[in-house]
Amino acid sequence: LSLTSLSAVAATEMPPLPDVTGDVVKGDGNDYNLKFNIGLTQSSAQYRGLEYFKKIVEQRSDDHIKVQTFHSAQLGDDLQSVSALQAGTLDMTAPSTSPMVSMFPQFAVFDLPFLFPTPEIADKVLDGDIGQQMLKDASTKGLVAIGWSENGYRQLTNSEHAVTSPADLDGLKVRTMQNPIHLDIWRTLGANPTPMSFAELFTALEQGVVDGQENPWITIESSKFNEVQPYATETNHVYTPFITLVSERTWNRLPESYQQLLRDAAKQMGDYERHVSRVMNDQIKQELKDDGMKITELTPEQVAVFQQDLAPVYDDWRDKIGGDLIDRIRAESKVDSK
Ligand code: TF8
Repeated sequence: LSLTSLSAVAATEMPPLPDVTGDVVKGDGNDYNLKFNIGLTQSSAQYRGLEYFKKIVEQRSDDHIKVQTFHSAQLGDDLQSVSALQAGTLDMTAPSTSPMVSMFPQFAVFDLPFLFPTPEIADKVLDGDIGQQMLKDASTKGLVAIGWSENGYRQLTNSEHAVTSPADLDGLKVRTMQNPIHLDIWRTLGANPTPMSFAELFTALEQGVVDGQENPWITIESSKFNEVQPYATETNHVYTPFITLVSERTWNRLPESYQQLLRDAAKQMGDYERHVSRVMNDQIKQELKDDGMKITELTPEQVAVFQQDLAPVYDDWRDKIGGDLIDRIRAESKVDSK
C-alpha cells in the first residue's frame, strides 16, 4: 500500500482501490449474498473500506459471494444494525464500539479520554493480544466479531463560540453517543450532554436542539455538520474504533473457507481503512479551515487543562472497566515512546 497513491485523497476525489491479493477461495458451490450496512456516508473512509471489502470478497470467491453495501444508516443506525444482525435480517455492520458497551462492558475502555496518544498505539492495541481477545469475547450474543477499523480521534464542534478551555463549555448542549462514559466526560467538563443516535444528529444540530457534537473531521465533513457548526476545537479527546461484525446466523451458513475469507478481508479492510482515514483526516481538517470553519488548535498546555479536569472520569470507571486492561494499554504507550 503506497502512501503516494493516497496523497490525492480528498472528499470528492478518492484514489483507486488497492489490488486484491490472494488466490480464489473454493466454497461449497452455493452462492451467497451479504448485506453490509454502515452509519456513515458514501464520502467517508468507512465506506471506502467497505468498497475494498466488497472487492476482495467478490473477487476471491469468484463472485460466489456478493456483497451489497449500504451507507448513511440506510438499513438502520449502529444499534439497530447490531439488533438486525442478531435477528438475522442483516448480515454485516461496523458500528462504533461506544453504543455497544451495554452488551460488552470492556469496550468502554475505548471511551476513556486521552488513553490512546497516537494512532500507532491504537493499532498495537487493536491488532495485538488485547484487540484480538476482544474480538473473541464479542463473538457471542448472535454476533461474530472479525476485525477492527477506525472511526478515529474525536473533535468538538458547536454553533455558539470558540472553545479553548472547559470553562467555555458551561451549559453548552452537546450531543453524545449513547454511552455512559461520554455522558460523564461532558458533564464533568461542565457541558450539558444529551445522548442521541447519530442518525438524528444533523437535524438536531440544524434545529438547535443541541449546540454541539463531537466526531472525527471526516465525519464532520462527510455528514455536513460544518454547514451548521461554525466552530470546532481539535480536542482529540477519544479514539473510537469501528468493529466489523457478522450475524452468527449468516456465519453458520457459510463454509469454513468462506468464513476465513471474510476474516482475511476484514483484516485487509481494517488496514486500508485506517490508512485512508488518517490521510483524509489531515486533508479534511485543512479543507474545513479553507471553507471558513473556525478551528481552534489547542496548545499542549490547553490540552492539559482538559486532561486534568477529566482525571475523575478514570476514578469513576477504572473498577467497572478493569484496571488491569487500562494498565496494559498504558504500558503499550510507554514502550512506544522509548
Ligand atoms: C457517532 C459515531 C458515528 C458512527 C457511525 C454513524 O457519533 O461516531 O459517527 O458510529 O456509524 O455516533
